[in-house]
Amino acid sequence: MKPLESINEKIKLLDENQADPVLRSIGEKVLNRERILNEEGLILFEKASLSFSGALANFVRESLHGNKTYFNRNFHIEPTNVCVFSCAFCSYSRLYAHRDEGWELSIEQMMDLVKKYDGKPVTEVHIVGGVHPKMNLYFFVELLQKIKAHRPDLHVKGFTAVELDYMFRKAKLSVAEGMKILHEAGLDSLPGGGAEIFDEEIRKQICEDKVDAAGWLDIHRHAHLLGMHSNATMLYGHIENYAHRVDHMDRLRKLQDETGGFNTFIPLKFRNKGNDMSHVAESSVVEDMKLYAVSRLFMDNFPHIKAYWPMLGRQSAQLTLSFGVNDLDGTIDDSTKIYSMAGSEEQHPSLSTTELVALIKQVKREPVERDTLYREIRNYKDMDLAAMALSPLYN
Ligand code: V47
Ligand code: SF4
Repeated sequence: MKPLESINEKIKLLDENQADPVLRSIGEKVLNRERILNEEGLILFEKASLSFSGALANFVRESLHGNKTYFNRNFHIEPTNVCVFSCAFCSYSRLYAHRDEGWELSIEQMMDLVKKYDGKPVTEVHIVGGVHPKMNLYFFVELLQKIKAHRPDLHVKGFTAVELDYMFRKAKLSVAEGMKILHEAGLDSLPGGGAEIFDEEIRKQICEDKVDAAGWLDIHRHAHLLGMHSNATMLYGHIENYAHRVDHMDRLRKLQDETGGFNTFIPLKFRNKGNDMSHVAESSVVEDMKLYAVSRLFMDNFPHIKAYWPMLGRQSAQLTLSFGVNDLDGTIDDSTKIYSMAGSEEQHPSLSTTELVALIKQVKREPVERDTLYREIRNYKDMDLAAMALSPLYN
C-alpha cells in the first residue's frame, strides 16, 4: 500500500463519519508526525468530534510511550497560604491582613514534614504555596539546604514562577542570579504553576498583579539554561476561549523549541468553589477530554502530558489515559490543600502505590513508577495487585 493510501485508511479507521477535508488534512499531518499550526489547533477545538481528536491523540501517545503510564511517589509542602496576590480563581490564599485564617510554617515544621517520610520510598517533594511577604529567598535557601543535608537523594521540585519572580525582585537579584542561588542550595526543578492563561486580557481579569507571560517564560528559560527541567500548566475552563488556549500552548511550544527543558504539560481544570469566580460554571467531562486530546496533538515537542488527579478527580484522570495522557503525577499523601479548597471531589488526595497501580491497570495501561525526570524506577505490569495490597511496601 502507498503511504498516502495507508494514511487515508488509518483516518477512515479513526472515524468513518469524518469527511471534512480540513480535518482530514490535520489527521494526515498528525499521522505523519508533522507539526500542526495554531489555526489547525483551533479547528480541532471547534470542529472535530471527540472520537476523532481522541483517536489521533491516542495514536501520538502510543507512538511515544506505548502503553506505559507514569506516576511517582511524592508529597507536597505548602509553606503558607498567605499571599500578597489575590487571583480571582484562587480558593486557597489569604491576604497578610487575614493571616490568622491561614498557615505559615517555620523551617523546623517543614523539616518535620520531610522527616515524616524517613525510610519511605518517596522520590520527590513538591514545594508550592502563597507568596508570603516575609518568606524571602534566603528563608528558602535555608530550607533547601536543610532538606538536602537530611536527604540528598530527594528531588526538590519547588516554587512557581510567581513565587520566584517575587523572591528575586525583593532580593534585588536578576532572574539568572536568583535561580543560580536556589539551584546551588538544592532546588532541582520547577513545577509548572502560575502560568494560568498567558493572554494579557484574560490575565488582567483573573490574576492581574502577578508575573506576566513574558516573566513566567523568562524564569523557565533561565532554569533550563542552568540545566534544570520544569513543567508547564494551563488553567482552563473558565473565561478563556479556544483561541486563548491555542495561544498559550503556542508560547510554550516556542520556548520548548528554544530550550528543550520542559518535561510535562499539565492542563489544570478550573474548579469553582470558594473563590471569586464561583459564578463561572466548570467545564464538562467531554470538554476536559477534548482539551487533553488537543494538548497532546498540539504540544508535539513536550514528551509528556499529565492529568493531575487531585484536581480532576481519579475517574476523569483514568479517562484521560485514552485521550493522550501518559502521566498521573503521584501518591500525594494528602499533603496539598489547593484543590480540595477549590471544590475538587478529592477532599483528602492520597493514593497508595497499590491504588494508583490499580487505577492504571483498570484501563488496561501499564503502570510505571518514575522519578521526577522520568527515569523508570519500576514497571508494575506483571505485579499482582492482591500481593501488593498485602505488602507495606506499596501501601
Ligand atoms: O498556578 C489554583 C492552580 C496551580 C485553582 O508541575 C487552580 O508537576 C484550578 O501548578 N482551580 C498550582 N486550578 C499547582 C500547579 C501544579 C500542580 C500539580 C503538579 C504540578 C507540576 C504543578 O494551581 C496554580 C493554578 O493554576 N489553581 N486555584 C482552582 N480554583
Ligand atoms: Fe497567590 Fe497563587 Fe493563589 Fe494567586 S494562585 S492568590 S499567586 S496562592
